[in-house]
Amino acid sequence: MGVVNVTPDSFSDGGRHLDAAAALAHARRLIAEGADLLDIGGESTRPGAAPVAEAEEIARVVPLIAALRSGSEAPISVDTMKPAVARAAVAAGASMWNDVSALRHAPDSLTVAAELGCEVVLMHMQGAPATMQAEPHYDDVVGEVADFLAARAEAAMAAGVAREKIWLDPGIGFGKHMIRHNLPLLHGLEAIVALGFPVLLGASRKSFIGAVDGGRRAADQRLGGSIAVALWGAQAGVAAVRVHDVAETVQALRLWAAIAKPGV
Ligand code: HH2
Repeated sequence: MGVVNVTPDSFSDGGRHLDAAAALAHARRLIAEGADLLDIGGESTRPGAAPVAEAEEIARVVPLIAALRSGSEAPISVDTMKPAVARAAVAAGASMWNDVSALRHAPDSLTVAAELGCEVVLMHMQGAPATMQAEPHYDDVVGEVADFLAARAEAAMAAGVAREKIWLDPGIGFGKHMIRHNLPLLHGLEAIVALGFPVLLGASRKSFIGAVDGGRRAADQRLGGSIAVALWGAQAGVAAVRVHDVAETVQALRLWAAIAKPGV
């Protein structure tokens, strides 16, 4: 899954693709580099990011989705917590709603997801984006994230979302201490995969990579670590990795797959 942020303030690529033509060119490049699907976002979820009004978020993502839809078959996901944005995105041709709030942000999130009939990514987050990194706490991070995701999948199905439309995501970096929570969660990733839904893993360029690497690397210098986590995820059985650097990650995954399944 290639990331296309149409935002001025995303943590690693904010402002680069805010212009419609630049966003479209970037998205097409990610498809050419081997992305199987694209995740289009119009609101940053980084800690302290400014909230974006619904109309503004729609104005950022919908024209891009419509333009992409007319020129390619690649499935499109919309990264939003707002049901109205998901609705507009699906009308424009998106087939997946990636919701970092796991359909908890709005009272009608669950019912709108069921009504849209699209695929849905339910991501774990402790707290809300603005304050989530203040003091995250877990007694058992793997168990608590797995229990939360299982409960959200149940809630989605109870609201009418089909089981085969549901994806789960452990939410690396969302209300998690860089080292004490993200690393054990990745270590125990197979417990999330064992829940029986396709798992999406998003670790690309995140701060914990810099922290493990001695805290020296800026977001755009975390490619090696991002690939390491993507391969770890593949080994654990995740169905997709959400990344900024598509060409390099695709090459790494192809090599991993060729070694993991020789002769296939
Ligand atoms: N991470 C980010 C945003 N959306 N969605 C899912 N399902 N999983 C993730 O790990 C995830 C996500 C953060 O990355 P990015 O989009 O690059 O930054 P920002 O939120 O600042 O736009």
